[in-house]
Amino acid sequence: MEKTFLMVKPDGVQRELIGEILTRFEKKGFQLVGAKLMTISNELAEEHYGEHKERPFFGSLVDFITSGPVFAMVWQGENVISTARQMMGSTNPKDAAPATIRGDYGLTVGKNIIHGSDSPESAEREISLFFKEGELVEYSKLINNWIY
Ligand code: DAT
Ligand code: MG
Repeated sequence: MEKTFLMVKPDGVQRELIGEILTRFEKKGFQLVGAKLMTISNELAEEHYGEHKERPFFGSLVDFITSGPVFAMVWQGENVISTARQMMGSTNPKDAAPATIRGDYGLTVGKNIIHGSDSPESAEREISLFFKEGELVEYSKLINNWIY
């Protein structure tokens, strides 16, 4: 089953949106297979956002993502990578549709609440950056018979 890496950023944690965000993905039918509250080191932040190293906002992005605890998660389900991106909304909350997470809760691109992997390759890379194999939990849920 497809897996993706999602993370409530420091602004989302401070704004008490962890529960709200968990609920959205649970109600959609996705299954949580890993989660932890953690503080990201500078080294991990630079690795995670490596594709943006040359962008002018890279320094402030690393400062922001290391500024407080994040809630890192792995979710599983059919098409979870692209569906989670749709549920997050556009990168800049000013362009994000209502009923998306960024559309409902964000105002500025620098504080856009949530991260989500954008492809199968980045999902695999980001899951292994943030989670050891033993930290992911395989389990079956009877309710899946009513989702699939
Ligand atoms: P996404 O998080 O939607 O995958 P991204 O990978 O292009 O977006 O950028 C990573 C993060 O960097 C994004 O969530 C917020 C920040 N960011 C992107 N573009 C920015 C910009 N023009 N100015 C400031 N921060 C930006
Ligand atoms: Mg991205």
